[in-house]
Amino acid sequence: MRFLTAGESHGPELTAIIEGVPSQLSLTAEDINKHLARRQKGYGRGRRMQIEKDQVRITSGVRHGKTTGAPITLVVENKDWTHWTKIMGPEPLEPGEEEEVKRKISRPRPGHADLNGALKYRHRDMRNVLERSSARETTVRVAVGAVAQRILEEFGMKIAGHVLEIGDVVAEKNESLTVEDIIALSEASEVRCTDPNAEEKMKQAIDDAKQNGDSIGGIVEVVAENVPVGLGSFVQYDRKLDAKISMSVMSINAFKGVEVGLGFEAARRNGSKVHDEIIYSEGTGYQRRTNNLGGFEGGMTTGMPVVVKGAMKPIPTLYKPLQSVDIETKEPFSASIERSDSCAVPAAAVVCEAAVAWEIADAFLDKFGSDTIPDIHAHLEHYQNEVRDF
Ligand code: EPS
Repeated sequence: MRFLTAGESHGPELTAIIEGVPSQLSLTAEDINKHLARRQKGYGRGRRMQIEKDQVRITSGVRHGKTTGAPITLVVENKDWTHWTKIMGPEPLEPGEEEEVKRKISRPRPGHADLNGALKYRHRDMRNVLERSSARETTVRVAVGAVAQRILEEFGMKIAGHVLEIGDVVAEKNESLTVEDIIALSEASEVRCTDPNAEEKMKQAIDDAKQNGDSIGGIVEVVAENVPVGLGSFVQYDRKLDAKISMSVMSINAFKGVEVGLGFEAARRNGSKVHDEIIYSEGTGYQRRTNNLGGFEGGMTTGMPVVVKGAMKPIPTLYKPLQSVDIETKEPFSASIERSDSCAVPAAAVVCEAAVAWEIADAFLDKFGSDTIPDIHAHLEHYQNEVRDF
């Protein structure tokens, strides 16, 4: 499969076109809307989320609740657009209208795409950069991920994203939680965290940051269960699924790090404390005693849960701005203040889940074919029988 997204934060709408989704997959707007609503929640969001109520329109590739195999187009309107029609409109400006176009940005925010983007595309108004680099784009990433999640569900896979850390507050890790448990606990939490004690401290940390005109980042984790063994491949660098997942996660706005399984901790341990011993039992087939490697060996899934973490830096828009330079005067100035969230880590857990879901679904279709759902079921069943007794 492949997809592209388009759209600006305060433009009329966000769009995605997905190609390669098999035919006969059941898919409704509600399947997507429920994930869009999850992304909009979370303690620490700003006022924009009160303006938007993200809802998808499916304008191609789905008929009577089933995919046809044709490209799927997803559209999410920006309700805020009505306030921005002149500022963001595509029509050339009439003489004298320049004045009406306020909110020109000439003071780049450190940590945002503003300055590099302005230099690269030679925009004197950095709004041309900000609008597309905004994390508003993650709305359609989640819509695309929701389609991937329908594929995972169809073939019995389960996936959940949740928050492990916000600032210096670390949730207690409970290794025995299943994906179902993670979903139940994190959905009930305002910070999408399974540990209620940490939740209160996280909310306090967010309040403190907000009070200080600051922002705060964190770490999210995605766990996927029932992923068949052998997705991805060791034979070529760009077919390693853990590498593809890492790329996808790193491409999420503000993400600065990715770990698979133990991640960096694996480097600090001896081999005997890292590698997962192999066991076999009749009926179940091969398994690992532990899952330190997060469901991957040799760029391929092992059949154990896929476990991926992503680190999100604090949002760069600060109400107490950092030092910057005005590109018109070259004078030092405080960076521009744009309306922003103080913490978007709970939302980022949903975005990360969408990114990982997409890569797993894509690798799954690579392995099991991609034309029709019934054919893929037959192929999967044959393969599962083969590897169980192998
Ligand atoms: C964002 C700034 C804020 C956030 C936005 C990301 O938008 P605005 O400037 O309109 O208040 O709300 O996030 C979303 C709109 C969203 O849907 O997550 C930024 O600059 O990245």
